[in-house]
Amino acid sequence: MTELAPETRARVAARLRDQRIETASWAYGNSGTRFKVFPQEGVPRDPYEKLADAAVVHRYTGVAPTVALHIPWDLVEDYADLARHATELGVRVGTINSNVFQDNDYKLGSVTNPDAGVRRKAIGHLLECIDVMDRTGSRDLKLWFSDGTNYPGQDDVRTRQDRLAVALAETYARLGDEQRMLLEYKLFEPAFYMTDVPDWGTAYAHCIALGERAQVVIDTGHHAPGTNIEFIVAVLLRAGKLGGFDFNSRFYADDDLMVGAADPFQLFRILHEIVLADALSGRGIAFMLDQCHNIEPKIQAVIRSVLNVQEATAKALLVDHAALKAAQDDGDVLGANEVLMDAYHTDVRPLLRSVREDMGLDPDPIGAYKRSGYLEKVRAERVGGTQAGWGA
Ligand code: RM4
Ligand code: MN
Repeated sequence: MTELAPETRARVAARLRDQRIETASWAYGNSGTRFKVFPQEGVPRDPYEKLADAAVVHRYTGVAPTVALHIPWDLVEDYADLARHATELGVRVGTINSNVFQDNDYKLGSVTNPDAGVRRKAIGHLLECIDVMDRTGSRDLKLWFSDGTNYPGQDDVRTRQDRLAVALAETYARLGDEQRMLLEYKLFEPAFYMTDVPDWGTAYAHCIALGERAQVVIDTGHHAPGTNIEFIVAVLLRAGKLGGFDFNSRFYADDDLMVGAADPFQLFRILHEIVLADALSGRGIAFMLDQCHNIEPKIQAVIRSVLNVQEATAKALLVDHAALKAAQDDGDVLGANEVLMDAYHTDVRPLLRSVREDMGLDPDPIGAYKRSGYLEKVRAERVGGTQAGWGA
């Protein structure tokens, strides 16, 4: 790497030290496709053990102090006790994810179901999730709806939007002053013809109607192939409506692979928009991982994912904004593009190693984790019981 000017290094290092990335409890449990779930030895058997694994990721990366929960996958008797357990481990409970997609009642939808009783049950669950937030000190409620239809004519599109708006309004009204609602969209699946919140525009329209504590969350795997996600980032940032990300990567559909694995350049372009808007920290944007590690070792994969986000962030921070603006103002198409590509092609790994040393961490988080013997330890300890996975 060409030597960085000391002031550039100091500026970039400070931002990297401040960055926060939230990991997801379900990434530590067993997961798979609809064809097969391959269990792994040492997988957590309850939310307490998931938090222990998440704490290990934070121990070696220093930038992942919060863990998203999924209700009811992370159902416990006493959420305050779970939050205390997290604190003892050096982490905190992060975003609460609602789940209104795994009950037989939701075959025709949850909050958009034609049956008012089912809609009431679904809204009840969303309100319960806010109770969990109150007990755990979580700031954000993340809503993702599998709702939609499989066949043209199956249900009325506008009526379903009306039902959705009613459910969101009731949930929004229950939020505390410091709490937010993050509305996630997804193009398709499990509904195949029409999804009730298929894109950022629909999510944005509902959030606008609700108020300022309703914001859009971008799951990077939830778009049509070729979608310019960084454009969506820029537009939502400009509108003050970007609440967070569910990072992951995809080759085909919602693959939930490690962020930065399929397309590190896309991740860089997204983070470039974030850095340009000075929204890396202090703007409340939640940078979360929403991934499943079906065949790879889970904790190591989460660490790798955190490092991938850090590397893309470091590159984005290295973009020379003055040179970029000058080239743009001159109409210098290739010059402007080169400024961006120069940053993207920089090997930022030495910089990140030294940032970690500054933070008192091992410069090589994956090596340090492997040498710690943690996986061997939990493999030996976590025998018996039922491993955590989908469908709790
Ligand atoms: C959904 C969506 C949600 C996540 C679940 C597991 O597709 O991405 O964010 O909580 O999957
Ligand atoms: Mn998601």
